[in-house]
Amino acid sequence: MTSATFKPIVYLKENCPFCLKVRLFLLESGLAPDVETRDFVSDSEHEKKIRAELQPHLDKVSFPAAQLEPGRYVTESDDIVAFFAAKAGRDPAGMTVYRNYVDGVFAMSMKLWKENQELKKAASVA
Ligand SMILES: N[C@@H](CCC(=O)N[C@@H](CS)C(=O)NCC(=O)O)C(=O)O
Repeated sequence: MTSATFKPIVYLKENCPFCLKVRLFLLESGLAPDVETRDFVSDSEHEKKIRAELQPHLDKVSFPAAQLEPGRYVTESDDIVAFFAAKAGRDPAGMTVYRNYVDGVFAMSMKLWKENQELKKAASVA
């Protein structure tokens, strides 16, 4: 398959906040129809198959993951968004739904997660 006919693939885990970032970007930018999305549920047989498929191409499998071009596999959500943003000529900073999610619910959940980790650590040494 050549780069001209290749349809990029994104691998998205259900309820993963990083995967939702990619999903929202693709929907709001209008690129979703040009990308093959492989959704899966955590701890499912489907996840096992997807992990086995990605394993040989990545140092460490995490989600979201994507095959952006033939043989070019990446994982970081920001890198995936940056690739598609450049392709579509869109600036994610100007996308209302995407920005609201990243700066709002997503940022808050990351902050709470970090605080929770620190509290657990403090509680375990006390
Ligand atoms: N910095 C990464 C973080 C991604 C991440 O932590 N994803 C979680 C799922 S929500 C993950 O893949 N955990 C390890 C695993 O499922 O094997 C990104 O922005 O893509």
